[in-house]
Formats: sequence, structure tokens, C-alpha cells
Amino acid sequence: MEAVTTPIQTKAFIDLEHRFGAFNYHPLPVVLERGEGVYVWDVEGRRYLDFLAAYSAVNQGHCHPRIVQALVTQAQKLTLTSRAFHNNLLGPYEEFICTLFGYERMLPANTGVEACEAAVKLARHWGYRVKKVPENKAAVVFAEGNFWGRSIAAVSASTDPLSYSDFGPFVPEFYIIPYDDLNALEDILKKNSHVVAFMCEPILGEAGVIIPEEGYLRGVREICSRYNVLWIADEVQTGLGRTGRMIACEHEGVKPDILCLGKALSGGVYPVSAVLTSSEVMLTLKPGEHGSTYGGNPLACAVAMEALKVILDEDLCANAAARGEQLRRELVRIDSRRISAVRGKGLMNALVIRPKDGITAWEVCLKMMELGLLAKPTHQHTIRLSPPLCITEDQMAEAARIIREAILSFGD
Ligand code: IF1
Repeated sequence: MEAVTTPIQTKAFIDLEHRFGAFNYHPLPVVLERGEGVYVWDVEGRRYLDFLAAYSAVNQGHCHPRIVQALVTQAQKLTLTSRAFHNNLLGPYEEFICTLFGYERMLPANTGVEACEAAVKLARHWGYRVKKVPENKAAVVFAEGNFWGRSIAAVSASTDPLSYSDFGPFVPEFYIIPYDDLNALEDILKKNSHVVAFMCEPILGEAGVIIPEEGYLRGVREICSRYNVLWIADEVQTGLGRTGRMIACEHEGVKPDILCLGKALSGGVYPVSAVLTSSEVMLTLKPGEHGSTYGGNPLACAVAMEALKVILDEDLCANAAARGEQLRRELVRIDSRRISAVRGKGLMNALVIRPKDGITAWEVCLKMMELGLLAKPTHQHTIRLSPPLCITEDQMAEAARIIREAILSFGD
């Protein structure tokens, strides 16, 4: 079907990827060449509302002029020094981000998985050097359905066979408990005094936008404190305005011991991630014990500071909250038995399709694409709806019309 309806140019680019690329993704058959705000354009000149926003990396909108300007200006001056020397932007950036999020120290990295893995390394270090866990016994607990990337450590924590199958052997002393289950957390901490950290997402992303019961994060905070275990919040996807707050933990007024940020920390122009924590934890790291060639480079620092300032100056948190309400209000109004659930917080939303007559979330996404909106299924039946946070009321109304038309096009 794709071969018949896909235009020539688009097909040529897709064929090239098929010929020379790896098959680790199954993208929608659209080839993008330009982006601005909530819109992207394909090589045929067609415009789409981007309801994936690069998995929440483009919270500030595509090619935000201020972030691009910061990138260009810094790129013409100094891009990379390595950490063998100081640079004049790392200190100011560290001060800015620590003050903004209320942490004592920040460790710079590049991708989300690096930030999360550094958090686990920090927790183990703290475990041996502060908590006094016996050598090589440090354990880390994760929640079922977690997703924090593709490294060996990340897939060692994964409960999704697609992510971990045939990638073993895995990292030892990783334990999984059910998500949104405080009793399970307390049980394992009670039984195993070598646990150094519990890592979780405040809302499960990859698992399909699963929102825990109100009070879960407060409970996690309380239990981790009581058992002298570090709570690591993976806010790589939920952070930076996505759920209507600067970080999702703010919804429950709690502060994790270690906070991982990534994705929108650069507004989608460059990989930038960060680990924020206390002096007690961070200062267990001594020279040579951790690092990265690109982490903390001046280009990344300039981009990240501007990307954060855009979120603040444009009040994107408030807009995410308001537009998210609007979207869910419109979605629940669609009168179709094809929809089995609508859920979300801010602009992190999921639309769950009831499969019928072979119509899956994938077919709905293809239809939406035809009508000018790009979104991607996660698992078989869930469509993630997470546009850039700068989306206007009118643009959201237009999006809702497209989603509605796509769903209704399959009949009842
Ligand atoms: C893929 C999903 C999103 C993340 C959280 C860490 C990372 C991610 C909570 C790692 C990455 C990605 C990566 C991308 C698909 C994707 C994703 F579909 F899996 F769930 F965002 F929605 N923590 N998420 O969500 O960050 O190293 O990639 O910078 O791997 O296919 P990274």
C-alpha cells in the first residue's frame, strides 16, 4: 500500500535508508525537511502538525529562533574544549541550572541514557562511600515498564522483551518492582539493606503514558528517605514543562535526590543532558572516575541555558497545562467506540485505540498523517500525543479536528 501511495521523492529517500541503514525503527512513511514551531514540512512541501515533538525533545518548538541563534553564535566562537581545560560557559550554566531546580550540583552529559546511567553510577558510589554497602553488593531498584534508553545498563533494567532480548548478559543487582506500588517498594527496601537507589519516571513514557495514583511520588520520597535510599527521578521525558510544570515531581511538591534531565534541555538542536543532585552525592566522584568528551562543552552550555530561558520566558508550563486540558476535553467528546481511553497530564497524552476489524493505532496514525498531523503509536494500541509546548489554542483546535476525522473515518 505504501508503494502505491508514497510520492516519488519521499520514496527515494526511504529507499536509500532501506538500502544503507539499520532497521531498528519503523517510521511513518514521511520524509521531513523543515520545521518551525509546531509545524514540520515534508520533501513534497506538505505541512504537518508535529504531535510527537521528537519524543518531547522539541518542547520549545522546532528551530526556535533564540535557541538556534545561541547555537550559531557559540558555534562561531568555541564549540569544544574537553574537560581537560575549563571553559567560560560551564560555570555560569551550572549555577543557572542548579539555582533553577534547587540543587547543589550538576553533572553534564549528552543523551538521556548517559544521564540516567551516571545517576546509577553516582548512587552506587554513594552507596559504597557514604552508606557503606559492602563491596560489589550495591543494588538498584526500578519500576516495571521503565524506559531509560538503549545501553546495556538500561536494557538490563528493562521489562520489555523487545528492548532486552538477546542483548544479555545483563547488569547484576538490578531489581524490578511494580510501578505505582508503594508496598512493593517498602517490601524490597526492608528485605535488602544493600539497595542504594530507586529509579523511576514520574509518569511512565514508553510504557504508554501511565500516570500513578496521586500521592505515589510523595510516598516514594518518604519511603526512600526512611530507608536511606536515593530516589532517582528520570525526568528526561516528563521534565521541562511537558506535564505543565518545570518537572513532573512538582505536581506532588517533592524533590528527588537525583534528577535526570535531557531531551528538551536543548530544545532539540543538540544532545544535552544533566544530572542534578546534592554535594553529598556528587562529591563522591573524584577526578578520573567519570567523564565524557562532549559533556559540558560550551556549545551545549549556551544552547541549554537559552533552551531553559525560553521555557521560562514563554511560560510554556502554563501553556502546556492549558492546551493539555483543551486536547483531552476535545478527545473525550469524540463519539466513537474506537477510543478506549484518553489520559495525560499537560501535553504528555495518550489516546488508546480499541482494535477492531484490524484497525490498529498504526492505521489511525497513517490516516492522521494523510490529514496533516504526525503522531506515533507506542505498543500496539496507544497513540502518544505530545506536541511542542508552544502550540496555540487554534492550532490545538485544528489538531483535535484532524484526530476526530481520522478516528471517525474508520466507521464505528
Ligand atoms: C528510542 C519512547 C520516548 C526516556 C526516558 C531516558 C531516555 C528516554 C524517560 C533516554 C528516551 C526515547 C528514545 C527513543 C524513543 C523514546 C521514547 F518511545 F521510548 F518512550 F521519548 F517517548 N529516559 N526516550 O523516554 O534518552 O538516550 O534517547 O536521549 O530510544 O527509540 P536518550
